[in-house]
Amino acid sequence: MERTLSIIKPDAVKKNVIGKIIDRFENNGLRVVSIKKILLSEVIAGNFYAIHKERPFFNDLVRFMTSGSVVVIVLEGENAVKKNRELMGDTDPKKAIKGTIRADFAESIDANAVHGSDSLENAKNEIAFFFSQAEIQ
Ligand code: IDP
Ligand code: MG
Repeated sequence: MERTLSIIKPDAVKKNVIGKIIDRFENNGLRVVSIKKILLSEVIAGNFYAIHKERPFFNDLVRFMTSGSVVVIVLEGENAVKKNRELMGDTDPKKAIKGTIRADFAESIDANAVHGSDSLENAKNEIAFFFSQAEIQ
């Protein structure tokens, strides 16, 4: 059993497809351990994406992630990290395989519907970034 962090990004929240995206997780062996809808501040979004600070798209990414509410979710299941990444599809929705979340619900690389941890170690850190111990019992 693994845990991973998913974020439903502002574009998908605005499209009213929170339930449809969670359906994909639940239909593919992942379970919601904890979930909350929040508005990220610039500081929180910047810290979360600190790894991308030097990338040319960093400011746009922070602006986008703070442009509306997001839904932060802890998912659990067998191979949850890899499974979630497969369900998400390619970072660029235009390259994502049909049937993946990004292919079906996103339009562009900067507004691409979901975030997902890319390793077990990052998943642990990202879950701890957003959730207290009591929230993920
Ligand atoms: P990932 O979300 O598939 O793991 P990362 O490379 O970790 O992709 O990038 C984090 C986020 O930064 C992406 O989901 C996307 O929103 C944004 N991003 C990545 N590359 C670009 C780009 O070339 N232009 C604009 N935004 C980008
Ligand atoms: Mg990433």
